[in-house]
Amino acid sequence: MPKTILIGAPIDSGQQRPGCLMGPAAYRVAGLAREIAAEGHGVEDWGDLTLPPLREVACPNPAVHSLAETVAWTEILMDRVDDALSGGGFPIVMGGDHSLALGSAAGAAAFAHRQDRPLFLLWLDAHSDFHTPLTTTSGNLHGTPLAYINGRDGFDALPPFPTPVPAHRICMFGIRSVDPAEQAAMQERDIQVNDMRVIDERGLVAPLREFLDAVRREGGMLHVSLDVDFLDPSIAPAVGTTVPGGATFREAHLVMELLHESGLVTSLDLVELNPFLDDRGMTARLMVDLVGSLMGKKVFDRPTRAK
Ligand code: 5AB
Ligand code: MN
Ligand code: MN
Ligand code: MN
Repeated sequence: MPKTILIGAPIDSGQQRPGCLMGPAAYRVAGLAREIAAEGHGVEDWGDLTLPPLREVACPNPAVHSLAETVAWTEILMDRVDDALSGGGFPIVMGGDHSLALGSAAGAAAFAHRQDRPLFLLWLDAHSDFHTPLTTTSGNLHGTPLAYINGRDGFDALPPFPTPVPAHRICMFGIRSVDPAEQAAMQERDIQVNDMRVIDERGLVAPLREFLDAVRREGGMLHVSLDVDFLDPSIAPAVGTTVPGGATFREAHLVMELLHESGLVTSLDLVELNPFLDDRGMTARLMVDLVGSLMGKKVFDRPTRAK
């Protein structure tokens, strides 16, 4: 496993409830670096990014707010994630709201493009985040990154996404809140949505293994974006957009354990943690524990069997 690079992204401009910018600090307090080191991996903390100077940008949708900030964050994150990968590292972006994935995924895509490898996206979220700045009614750009990644129109203010990720290389889990405009766009593109109904019926393991097999077959890179609201609010209350019926403690750990076994993950976002809403740090701790599972932590180290 390459050295982990922690990148703090104290961003809360993608939505309207203050608090997400405390996310990176909460992950440090909850011991993210220690957890990774305990699994025998090198880890380097690059500290928190600061907002670069803003440019004037325009958007025809009057609902959209904080576009100039979002553009500036996207550009710097794209650069830093690309730098971390180019140096042979495994970047973990500590958010910050989900608008940061506009930049982190673009950085991963820029690197994948130069390596001539396809990029795959695993989206763990209650929401599909498939709005464009033209279709969002809330105006909150944390609801848009997957549309940008997929190459939808409407992102003129942002740098063009380097090699947009086609629908068959995108996999969503945990989905249980989709707006009508997102639904229509996803149906048109035939994106595979593993909503909570699919998890109830099939479980996570089969659909996740199918996706990971495709990543392996195509020699792909895999960017994972973990939104706190993927988890059920009863175990992860520190998020502005709680939706009941989310992933359980074991379902979430199982995803991370399977990802570890696959050895395919090349970059990770931890997004939407709002420490101001947390209950004695339980959500920050759970997110850190999940990263532990991704890095190889297990209760019982059974001999690995052929997959
Ligand atoms: B999150 C909603 N679709 O556009 C919108 O938390 C919610 O990054 C977006 O997944 C949620 O405002 C964005 C209603
Ligand atoms: Mn650079
Ligand atoms: Mn999200
Ligand atoms: Mn969400």
